[in-house]
Amino acid sequence: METQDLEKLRKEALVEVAAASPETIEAIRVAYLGRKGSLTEILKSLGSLPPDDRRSLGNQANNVRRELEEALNHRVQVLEKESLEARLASEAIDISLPGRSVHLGSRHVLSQTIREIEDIFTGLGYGIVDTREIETEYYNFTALNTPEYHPARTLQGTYYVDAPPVDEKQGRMLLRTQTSPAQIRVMEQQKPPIFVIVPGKVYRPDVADATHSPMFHQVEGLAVGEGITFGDLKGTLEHFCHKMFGPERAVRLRPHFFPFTEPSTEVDVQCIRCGGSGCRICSHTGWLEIMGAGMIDPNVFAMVGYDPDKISGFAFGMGPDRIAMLKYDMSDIRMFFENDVRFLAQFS
Ligand code: 2U9
Repeated sequence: METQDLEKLRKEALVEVAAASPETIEAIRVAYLGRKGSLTEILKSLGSLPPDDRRSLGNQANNVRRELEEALNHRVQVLEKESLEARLASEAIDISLPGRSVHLGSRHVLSQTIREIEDIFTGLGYGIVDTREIETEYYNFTALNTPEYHPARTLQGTYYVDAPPVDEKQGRMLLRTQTSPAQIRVMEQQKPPIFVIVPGKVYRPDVADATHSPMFHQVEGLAVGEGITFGDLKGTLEHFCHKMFGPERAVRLRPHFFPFTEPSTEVDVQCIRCGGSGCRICSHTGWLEIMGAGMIDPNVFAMVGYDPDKISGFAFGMGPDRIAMLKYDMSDIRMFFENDVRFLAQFS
């Protein structure tokens, strides 16, 4: 072992360290300074040299080791710095870019419409009733003064459910065609005064087209007590129409017929689009038919055990699907139920 050999090793090692990558640096350290590394072997072999050579070569070898260790440490620091800088550059965030908008869900437009209706009636002190959609022929028809051979009871008017009847008096099981059976149940369970609305799904065997759907929605209401008059009906429904469609809209009542009310009426509101001058929406009549209503038929009171001579009341019904279609100028009821987000998102 000569001084020149150590110097050669030193130079080679420093060149290797200076060029080391994160993958090779540990191998380079082991190759020189590991237990069997070339410098370590030299240091181990010093013992067999004459004392003078041992001292001078020993000093030189130790200096080389120190220098190599420092060079390795320095190279490690440089590599760490380079890798950190590379990461920072690749993960840099451009804070001047516009943020991504967060898409929040929203209520379905029909739920929004039903809630608007509910808010108006709860503001008048009405309660909200939500009950079963599978009903019996008794509650859906008989208790509502609908004759046994009424066309609504046929297979063309009602979906019957293949389930055993509750008892003989109740007749066949069916999907409710109106929400009124809920009001019969409320009257059976509570004494007057009763002020409730019943929003919900109803079913009729219609083929789906632009204006029909085998499932649609109703909001029906009931006001029952002593001394309730047709004037109360008119005032309540006018108040509702003004809240829902605007105080400037005129409201008119036309005579009509329903099995469960007598007298009965249909309620028109001045067209919410043209204000009454006539347009496509109101078929150039200036009026929109919004709801039906009437004074509850004494036969219905008798069915629930109320005395028709003491108790009176009014009922009304409306279709929130139709109301939303008029409000948003929609021509096809099926849009509500197809769940196309491009349609639904317009109402968020
Ligand atoms: C009871 C007694 C009477 C509810 C009423 C209407 C008039 C009515 C329709 C309008 C369009 C429903 O959505 S629609 O198809 N409804 O015109 N509904 S009176 O009468 C009742 C309800 C319950 C015990």
